[in-house]
Amino acid sequence: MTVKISHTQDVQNLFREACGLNNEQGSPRLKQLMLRIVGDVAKIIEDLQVTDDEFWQAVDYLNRLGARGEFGLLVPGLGLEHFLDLLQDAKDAEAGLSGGTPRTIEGPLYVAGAPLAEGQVRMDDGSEDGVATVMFLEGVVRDTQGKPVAGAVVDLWHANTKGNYSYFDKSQSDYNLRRRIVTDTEGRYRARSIVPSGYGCDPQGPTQECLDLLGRHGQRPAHIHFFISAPGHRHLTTQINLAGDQYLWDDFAYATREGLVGDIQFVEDEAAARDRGISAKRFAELTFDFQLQKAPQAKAERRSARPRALQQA
Ligand code: MBD
Ligand code: FE
Repeated sequence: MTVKISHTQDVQNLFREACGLNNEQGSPRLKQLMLRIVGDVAKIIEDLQVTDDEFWQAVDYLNRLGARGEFGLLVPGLGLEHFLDLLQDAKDAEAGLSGGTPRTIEGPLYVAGAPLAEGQVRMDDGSEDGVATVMFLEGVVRDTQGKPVAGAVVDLWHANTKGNYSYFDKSQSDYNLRRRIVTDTEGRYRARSIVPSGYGCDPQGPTQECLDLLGRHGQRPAHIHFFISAPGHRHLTTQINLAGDQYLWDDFAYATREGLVGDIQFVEDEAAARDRGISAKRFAELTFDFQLQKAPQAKAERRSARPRALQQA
């Protein structure tokens, strides 16, 4: 028979005291959340008969996860970041908000403050010249009426050919493959960059350690992240996931969605390449337009206040 005590008055009082419910200081909201979390952890321990060894292993795991800065990586891996999108979609449907490019997860690898350019920019620092395939990316930002949005900020970031992101990968230059592009009078953004490779969790890291025990891989398809914002429009967090990638619909982070698949075209034409100013036989083209919803209120124009990395000058 399983022994259960978490429901008793003594234990409930203990948790209420531990979570600050008996004092007038601190944050009422945090007290509410902590009481629920502590009580639910206790219930899990009882219901699933968690052993001491299992419990302390979990404590050690969370220490290691945090020490490696991978909590924000395990969250999408467990489907929780995608769940937040599904929940917001459901709230939007309830509120009658629809249309526009679908949202999808931000992921843990954004860095604020990327260089700002007008209309077009080169995103790579040339360090993978001759190794990477040059990618010409462009598109138009429109409103839900189909009217181009001039002056929108397209803040985009992606991995290099090794699947690594600058800032987190210190071997890359600051802000490599990260830019903000202001759309021109036709609502257009244009970037010359390199074709990214898919991301894989560090095989030695704590996230992959958990995924291994769940019988799962930690791979993402090649993709490009976007924040798109413009006055009067709802902030959009989304990604283009590249067609043809073996992980397109087998993404460990569940970010690929219908409507977010980029039909990248590889062009084998030396003369066309020369016209484009590159000395390779092969390059890639990707066109992707975005549609922004109207902002229901001013706050909706801005991204969440999620803590994010900021490159130190
Ligand atoms: C990534 O590049 C990413 O986009 C997500 C969601 C998780 C890990 C790495
Ligand atoms: Fe990513």
